[in-house]
Amino acid sequence: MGRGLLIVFEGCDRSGKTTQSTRLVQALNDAGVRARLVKFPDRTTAIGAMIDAYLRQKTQLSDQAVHLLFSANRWEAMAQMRADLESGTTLVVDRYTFSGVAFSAAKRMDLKWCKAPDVGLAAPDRVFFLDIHPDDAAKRAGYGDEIYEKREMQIEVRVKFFSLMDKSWSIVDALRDPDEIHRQIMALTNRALERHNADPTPIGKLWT
Ligand code: T5A
Ligand code: NA
Repeated sequence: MGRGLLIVFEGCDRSGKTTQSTRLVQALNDAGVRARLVKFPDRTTAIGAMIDAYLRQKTQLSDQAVHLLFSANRWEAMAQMRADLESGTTLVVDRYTFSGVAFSAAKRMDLKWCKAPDVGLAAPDRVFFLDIHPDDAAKRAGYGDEIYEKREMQIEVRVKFFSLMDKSWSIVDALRDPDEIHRQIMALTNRALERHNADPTPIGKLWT
């Protein structure tokens, strides 16, 4: 049995990442593909609790400190993620290093500094970027409660995401009906699985 794929969802706040990543895992499992959902930040760990308090504006942290906590929150999950991938489970990840870099860089932090703590994390096989203009995202439920859910910030984050893209990314129009988005993502995922099965590659490493 070959390794699983690392599939990442990225996008601005309220773009539909949790909705679509959850649906993808369900659809893969229904089709007999072993898959598990991973979410960052993982607010259930001790590090995640610190991040959660910061995002909900219950505590203050320096930009550098919170950036490193987001990275540490990925590193604390990495051993299990690698073990799952190696044993054939596909991981569907709701936000990853690209959110880490894009949000911090949008605060005018140095890009190279922002990438450094994530060097060596498992590299994704595919990234689905759910693209929505922040003005459209702001109309969706729950928007505006957390620290980064502000128009200027989200517009800058979107620009940073675009600067991080390479050929492993697909830009998905996130303003459409959720079923339509899901069908597109399912087709792209099936193609990635077929390609990997035909020509398996080892897990890559970020940001090298
Ligand atoms: N962050 C994160 C960093 O700064 N550094 C990091 O390293 C990381 C990992 C919290 C914040 O942390 C920052 C980025 C964020 O600002 P989070 O916990 O992922 O990150 O944030 P959440 O609030 O959980 O998620 P988002 O706000 O990003 O929303 P999603 O997951 O993109 O959207 P979703 O699926 O929850 O949908 C939002 C609403 O829209 C509806 C849904 O029903 C829901 O009500 N919806 C649609 N409506 C119409 N059409 C569609 N196609 C729709 N799809 C969903
Ligand atoms: Na989410």
